[in-house]
Amino acid sequence: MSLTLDTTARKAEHAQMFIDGGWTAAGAGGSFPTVDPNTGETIAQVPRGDSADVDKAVAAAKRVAVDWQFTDALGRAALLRALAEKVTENADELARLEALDSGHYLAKAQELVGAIPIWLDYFASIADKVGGRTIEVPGNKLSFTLLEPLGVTAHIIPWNYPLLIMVRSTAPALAFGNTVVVKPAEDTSLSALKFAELVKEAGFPDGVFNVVTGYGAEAGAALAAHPDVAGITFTGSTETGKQISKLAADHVAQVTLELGGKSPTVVYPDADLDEAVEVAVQGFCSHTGQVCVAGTRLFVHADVKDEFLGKLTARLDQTKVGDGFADGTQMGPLVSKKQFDRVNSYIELGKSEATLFYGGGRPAGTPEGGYFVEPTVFTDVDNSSRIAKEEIFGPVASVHPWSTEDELVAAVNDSIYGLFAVLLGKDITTLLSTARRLQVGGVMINDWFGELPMTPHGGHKQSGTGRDEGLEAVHNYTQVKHVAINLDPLRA
Ligand code: TXE
Repeated sequence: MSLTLDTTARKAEHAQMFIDGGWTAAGAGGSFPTVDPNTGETIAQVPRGDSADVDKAVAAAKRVAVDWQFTDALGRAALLRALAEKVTENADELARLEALDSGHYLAKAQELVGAIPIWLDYFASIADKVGGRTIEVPGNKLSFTLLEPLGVTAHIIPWNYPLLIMVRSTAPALAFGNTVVVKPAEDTSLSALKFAELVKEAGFPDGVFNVVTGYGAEAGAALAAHPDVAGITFTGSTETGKQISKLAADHVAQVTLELGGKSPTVVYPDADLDEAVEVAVQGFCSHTGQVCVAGTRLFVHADVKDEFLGKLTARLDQTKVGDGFADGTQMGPLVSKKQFDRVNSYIELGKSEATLFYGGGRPAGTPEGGYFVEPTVFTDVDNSSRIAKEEIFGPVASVHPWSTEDELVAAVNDSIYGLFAVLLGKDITTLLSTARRLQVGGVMINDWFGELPMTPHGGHKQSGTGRDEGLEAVHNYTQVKHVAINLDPLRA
């Protein structure tokens, strides 16, 4: 049975997994609660899928893999476009589910859901434009390559952007002829289940798209370890990414990883400081800091540091933190009690490692039981301290004054991570010089990160491998077959 949401009661019913075109409880009968992070109240029970459920989903995806591969690309594209229409028709309910389950404030959840059809349309539009090449070889021979799908692909999804991150990898996988098994994060399974309903309504054949809910160590690990899974896309922590790589190595599955970060926002002395503060705040407060590219290290030029900090304080004073369904909320809660405890323990650590400059507590007037924290800023931060090195994944930033480009580049690159950087200033030569020297997968100049389906996204170093979006995503979901023909026998 499909999922229903009661927005007033903030409850959902009949959360079941989607396997082989049908709705099912976990085979072993278990379930776990998913909660509203604004209140800590349970929204619904979610099936606790395990390796037996994963086996069923992968078997279904494998059974239909060849038929799906040979459904022509235009046919697959038409289904993705039909799905985009279904998402548009159901955008309000999807956004409310996403807001309730993940803690995005409602207006942001609506914006995110509103963008999903753009991802589906983009990958529908390139489904038939991906192909191999002809190769000049010696002799009377014709030599060419085919780009073929991998087969069954697994998609292990985090809880920070549940729907968007699921769509950004499943859309290209489906477009290029792969079948799909999704394992959503245990904290945020509901929008994936609603989406599965729309996949069925759009007319995708049974088995092409499956969702197994459950814990990472159970359903997630079983999926990554499954010998019939040919490709795994994972977004989440660097630690879990390493575990998934090891599981995948046992059956030589292709792996795409988008992992943690400790991204810099760099303020140059010629930057417009009002704009710089705006971008910096988006950088570490968007989705309460639970963003892979969050700009949590503020590298502010020493000449403008005091003025910047004054403006930053004034801007943070204006940030309205509260229930995501209340009017005017600009920052909602953290996703779970686990994240709440983790972020607060880093704030306590920060007080011993550095100077607490702003925030650090629970915002006044936020609902009891919700997982709210204030935007928090530390100064006098040593670049080797833990709060400067480790991904906190909350609205917590550290300020690092700098004077020369060499000093800046060395400090930014002194990290195991290399996901993203924001550079704010006016001198384009200086900005591009720094952009070339930073060890990161993406640089945004004079703007905050804007995720788009047509631009590649991913990290250097321990921030990941492979690229989730853009034409680069083709490599994640296809493999090369070389075909050669000796034309001599055909001559006579
Ligand atoms: O992540 P996990 P957690 C970072 C962030 C956060 C930290 C911990 O720093 O504070 O990770 O969050 C599944 N085999 N990011 O513990 O474990 C799990 O069920 C297979 C950054 O929630 O990485 C979920 O579906 N799967 C990030 C997904 O992995 C496993 C987004 C993510 O969980 C598994 C989220 C296993 N052994 C957290 N263990 C980003 N880059 O955006 C867990 N999972």
